[in-house]
Amino acid sequence: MAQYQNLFTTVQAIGPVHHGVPLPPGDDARIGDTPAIVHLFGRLGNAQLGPIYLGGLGVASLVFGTLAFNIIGFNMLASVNWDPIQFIRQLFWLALEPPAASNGLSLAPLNQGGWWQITGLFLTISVLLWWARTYRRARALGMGTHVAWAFAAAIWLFLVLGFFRPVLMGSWSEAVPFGIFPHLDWTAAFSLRYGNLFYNPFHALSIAFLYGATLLFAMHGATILAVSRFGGEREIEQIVDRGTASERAALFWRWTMGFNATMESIHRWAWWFAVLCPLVGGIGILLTGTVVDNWYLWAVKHGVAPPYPDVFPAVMDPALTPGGAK
Ligand code: 07D
Ligand code: 07D
Repeated sequence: MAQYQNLFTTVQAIGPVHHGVPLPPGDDARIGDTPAIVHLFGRLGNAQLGPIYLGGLGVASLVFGTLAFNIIGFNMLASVNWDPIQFIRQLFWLALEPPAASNGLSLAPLNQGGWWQITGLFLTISVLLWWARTYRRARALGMGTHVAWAFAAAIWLFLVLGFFRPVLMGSWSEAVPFGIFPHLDWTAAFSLRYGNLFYNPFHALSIAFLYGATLLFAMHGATILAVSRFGGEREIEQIVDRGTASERAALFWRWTMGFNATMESIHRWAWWFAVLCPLVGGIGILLTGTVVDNWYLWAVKHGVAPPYPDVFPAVMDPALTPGGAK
């Protein structure tokens, strides 16, 4: 029998379009009063487009996000002498850099990091407003706020990288530049500067949660698809009965591994793995340069990494050598 094993939904079950539940008093109206049915959207997800809730938080977030995005873009354009061709050619390499180390935490002139500071402020406002939007919309629907708290975990890492750690280090120059490859260069340089991030146990934990979240997602997605012929995606109504897709899915894992998640617990595992990835990652970054200067030497000290044999000169933190980066 032909099975569907691709990204696309081949059968689109479409009922009457629906606005969803009424909104609480004081909320804005939703936009797109007559929802549209778009076949191509239905291939990937739900075919119904709209209505969308914009609201004050949504509008404000988009305004600040657009401002940040445009300030980055115009600074990049200025850096190639306003030449649109070079802008496109070099786009992935262009950057809006934070102020120099000598500037410390003070306000910098616009062309020496000031634009970066304004952008950072606007982007942070935008991200925080969007967080409030996810919280408020969930509440308006009578839902839990799990999405908002998962998003907050990512925002924690974002703020550690661009705000908390630079403040603790006493300089905005510690923060990440805006730019596609420049932010990768920053990541590589950060690892090297602090003695190889692989020896940072929080980086290792973060990786384990990253890989773990991917594995869980693959297992869960695969399991549900594998029992969709028995209606497995209609999870809740499946749980209580024998012989259902749900029971088969559970049996599959009990047969192969002796243990199985439940329809509820699999989502808790997924949530925690995903949330812990940036959460522990942020701890690891916050410790770097503030508490630990060189993760390799830290690892040697704590017996995690072997020291070099005595035949070599003693290893010291290169950052502490004369002429080393301060
Ligand atoms: C698929 C959801 C959709 C989101 C997308 C990203 C922008 C930026 C703006 C040029 C999974 C939208 C991108 C809005 C464009 C300007 C001004 C999420 C999905 C499609 N990174 N990073 C990328 C960000 C950090 C690292 C890609 C943001 C840290 C490495 C994209 C942040 C470090 C690699 C991107 C951030 C780091 C990337 C794809 C903020 C350590 C890659 C992202 C705000 C964590 C990969 C060229 C993706 C790549 C990549 C965005 C922070 C490392 C441009 C917004 C400082 C090693 N990062 N990143 O799909 O291809 O995420 O880079 O903190 O290899 Mg990064
Ligand atoms: C960035 C959270 C912020 C994002 C937000 C989203 C918008 C726009 C727009 C949708 C991702 C804002 C969104 C503004 C939206 C649209 C259109 C989450 C972010 C709020 N590492 N490494 C990690 C691996 C090395 C380094 C984490 C692997 C080297 C640094 C992850 C390897 C060096 C940092 C991870 C590897 C190095 C990290 C990120 C392998 C470089 C971090 C987790 C196999 C030479 C970050 C503790 C995450 C961290 C981080 C993986 C290698 C450097 C697990 C697999 C040794 C500096 N690395 N890494 O969720 O937390 O990011 O470290 O080699 O800062 Mg690493």
